[in-house]
Amino acid sequence: MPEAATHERTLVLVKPDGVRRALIGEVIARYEHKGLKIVAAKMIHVSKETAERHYEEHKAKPFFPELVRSITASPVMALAVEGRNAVAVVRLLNGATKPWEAAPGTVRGDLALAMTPNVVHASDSVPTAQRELPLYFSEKDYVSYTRVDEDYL
Ligand code: FUP
Repeated sequence: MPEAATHERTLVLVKPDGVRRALIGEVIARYEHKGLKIVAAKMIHVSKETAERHYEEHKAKPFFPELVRSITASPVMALAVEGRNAVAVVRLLNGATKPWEAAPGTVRGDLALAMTPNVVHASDSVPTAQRELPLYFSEKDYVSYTRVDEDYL
């Protein structure tokens, strides 16, 4: 059966709680070890305006103000991650949104317990990634290189 794989680029944020708990390396290592490639990385303090655009789909939800407050509370590490089926693979590695339902072995399953401080954000589809990446990166931020193990990935 042919492999249904597409080369994708997705956005990951190690959220303020993840940064303040010193989990950046732990999170990035999981993507690297899986075979995904980090093609941009930036420590930034997300502005209220960017946070509101980022979470615009949740604007009407009761938890929206808390979501904006938490993502702007202290710096995040923004990552652009590339590879085969990168959008779905990153979401799988991150685990379920509710950390108490997240499978062991996932970022949230292993490292989080509460809902809003759930360590990471990742785009949920290719169109979402295309909308979210420019909130954090411009075209000149992306680098191109070959992993030494690329033949196996
Ligand atoms: P995800 O794509 O896994 O980040 O999940 P969602 O887009 O559904 O939710 C976005 C963020 O809102 C998550 F980080 C968790 C947070 N959230 C709450 O804080 N309370 C809720 O009731 C639902 C979501």
